[in-house]
Amino acid sequence: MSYQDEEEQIGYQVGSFPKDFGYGNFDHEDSNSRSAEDKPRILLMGLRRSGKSSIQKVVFHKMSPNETLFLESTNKIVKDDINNSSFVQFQIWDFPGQIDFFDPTFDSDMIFGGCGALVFVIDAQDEYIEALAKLNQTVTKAHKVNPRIKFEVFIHKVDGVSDDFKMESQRDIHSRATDDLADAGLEGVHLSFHLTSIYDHSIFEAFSKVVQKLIPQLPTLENLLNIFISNSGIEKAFLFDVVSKIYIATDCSPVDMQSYELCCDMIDVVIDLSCIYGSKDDPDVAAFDDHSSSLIKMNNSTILYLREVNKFLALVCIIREENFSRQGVIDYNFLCFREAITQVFELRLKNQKLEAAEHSQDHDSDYQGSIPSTGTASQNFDQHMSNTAVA
Ligand SMILES: Nc1nc2c(ncn2[C@@H]2O[C@H](COP(=O)(O)OP(=O)(O)OP(=O)(O)O)[C@@H](O)[C@H]2O)c(=O)[nH]1
Ligand SMILES: [Mg+2]
Repeated sequence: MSYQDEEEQIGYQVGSFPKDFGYGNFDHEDSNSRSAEDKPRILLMGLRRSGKSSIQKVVFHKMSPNETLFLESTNKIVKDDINNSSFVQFQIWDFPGQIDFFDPTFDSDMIFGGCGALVFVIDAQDEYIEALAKLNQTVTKAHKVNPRIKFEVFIHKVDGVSDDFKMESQRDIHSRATDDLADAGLEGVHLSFHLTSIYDHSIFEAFSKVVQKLIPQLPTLENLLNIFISNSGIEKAFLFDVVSKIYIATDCSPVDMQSYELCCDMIDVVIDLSCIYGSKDDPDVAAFDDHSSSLIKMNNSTILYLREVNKFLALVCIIREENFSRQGVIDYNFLCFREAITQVFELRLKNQKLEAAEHSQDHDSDYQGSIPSTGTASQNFDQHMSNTAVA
């Protein structure tokens, strides 16, 4: 089969990473430092054929959306260890649609006990009354076992519906779901809603938000990004997990979908080019390493600038062309930023080792343990930062 034939057959792809470009171990980290069971868990639940396995495959295994048409129905819990030893550490459990909470083999204490987030997927192209009943049943059961679970509702497959229908479904699902919870006496339980599709970037954006809630260092990362962009004349900056293209943090300015898509596309371009030309002579050289950086000038006087932060993370910035005249200052500030991130990362490692030691004494612990203050990282960072003093 020719190259073109293959492309045509696959059709539209959100990402074009080579399939073997995946997660490995972080250099400074012992791969056994955190066992799979200790990692926060994200559960994917919802009715049959709602799209759970497709979401997991597209976001974390670079399956092209069209290939999901051939996925078979899941008949047992599939556990997937996201083996990225960077900030993004978790397990995803993909459930069969027909799961029955009243089945005596369903161990709800074990399943919901170590769960960080529960993603409930509702097919927006289908009738959702049954899905809402299941959502209510799921939230009630899960909340009872573990009140710390974050509930995320994906109103999914919105690629096939009009904008009006999307908004109307979201409003309707939101009000019915919260009313049902109130009727069940669970007024205080918060549900977050996301409109998603595997055929565009919305699923990556929604998953970014789910994952961010599981990163205890998020406020520190956001703070570092805010300081970095305000001293460097940058419009927007995303800290990306390169493999999944979910962003684990961004500055405090609002995220617009177009900017996020642009940055995702940039990562694709850099990795593709790097795979094709970068490591031609030595296949062992990673497509993304500490020399990875890229600058793309666009025709609307905007610049996209990508820099490697560590083996798994990249910083992608959107900068106005006139603010890029002092690139040296931006680069200097970036080095300070990277140093600060390393400090946060080291603290986290230390904390994990402590937790692991405690855990071996007390099997009852869970991931929400205390995190040492990372305030010093951002304080030092602020002092060292140069200012572009953009006129
Ligand atoms: N149009 C559209 N179809 C989707 C989307 N996500 C998944 N699908 C399709 O939905 C069908 C079911 O997807 P699965 O991922 O197998 O659903 P599931 O929830 O894992 O199903 P069970 O394992 O049976 O519980 C597949 O044909 C997918 O191609 C989407 O965002 N848009
Ligand atoms: Mg499935």
